Amino acid sequence: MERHSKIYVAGHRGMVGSAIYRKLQQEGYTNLVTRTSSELDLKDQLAVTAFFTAEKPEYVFLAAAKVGGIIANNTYRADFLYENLCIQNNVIHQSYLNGVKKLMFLGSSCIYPKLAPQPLKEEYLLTGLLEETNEPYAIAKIAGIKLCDAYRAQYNCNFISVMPTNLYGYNDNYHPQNAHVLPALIRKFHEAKLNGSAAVIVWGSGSPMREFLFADDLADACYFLMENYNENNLINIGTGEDLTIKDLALMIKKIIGFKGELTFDSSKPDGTPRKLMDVSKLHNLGWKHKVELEEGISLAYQDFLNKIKP
Ligand code: GFB
Repeated sequence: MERHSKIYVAGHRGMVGSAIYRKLQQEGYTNLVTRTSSELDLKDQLAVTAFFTAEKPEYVFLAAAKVGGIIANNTYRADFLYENLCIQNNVIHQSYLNGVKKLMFLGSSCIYPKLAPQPLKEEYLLTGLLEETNEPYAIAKIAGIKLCDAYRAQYNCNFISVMPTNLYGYNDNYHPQNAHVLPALIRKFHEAKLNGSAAVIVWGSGSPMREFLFADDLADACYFLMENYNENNLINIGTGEDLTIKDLALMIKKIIGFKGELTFDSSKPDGTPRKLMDVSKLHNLGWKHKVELEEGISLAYQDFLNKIKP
């Protein structure tokens, strides 16, 4: 990419898209194109066609998606499948028709089989049954990976697919029901501390393990891969380290300074027991994460506090 290249960041207001947008600005790119979801509904094929025909971006970061935690995925199953298929089909196909030089499709670690060996290697894709709670979202993301590879095979498009692990950071979603675990626990511990609650409810058993990557680290990896990765097949992005949900809760409890107890709500699903990414392919290319979990949680908590200040 040249500093004056026209770069479209789809989903620029979300946690991932805004981190990528910030990274491109920091690197001195001056011709960035964005549209809010009210300006451009990416589920609308005609609207996306008109946008690409008019704008003709040279590079595309496809960070727009319908996303959420385990309860959101399991509740809005049709929406997660239908809306993500619409978004990625429209953006990827119009990128092909309008001669986009390179597109990056962002997936998720939930695409791997529920009980795949750990850590998850890219070649484990489609080798087993998916985790039930997020199967619709995972199927949509797998379709996006295969669509990018199919356009490379048939039309020689340089469309790459990257698979981030669980993410957190600035501009996260803190909705009590629909958020991912890390932001949800930040909100719960913060409110419990303010209210003087005796305990914070943690969903599930606390024994599943998760890996967490700070969103600005992800954006740095996406920029690195947009400059250095030009192959079919997906590539994992993560830290290569994970911890139990219980230990995550205890870490957040300590950072926020909540003095009460944890209670575990076994009526809520645990989801995948573990989904640690094998990041050797990425490390071998020369990229490694910088922000460790404890520091990242403190940064995310400060962002949360800044956003809720009246
Ligand atoms: O982040 P999370 O919602 O999604 O939940 P996944 C991870 C684990 O945290 C589950 C536990 O075992 C939850 O039971 N958990 C504990 C909580 N307390 C809470 C809480 O207050 N809120 C939430 N949300 N979880 C998602 C996929 O799976 O991972 C998405 O559903 C996406 O599609 C995302 O792939 C990266 O990590 O289980």
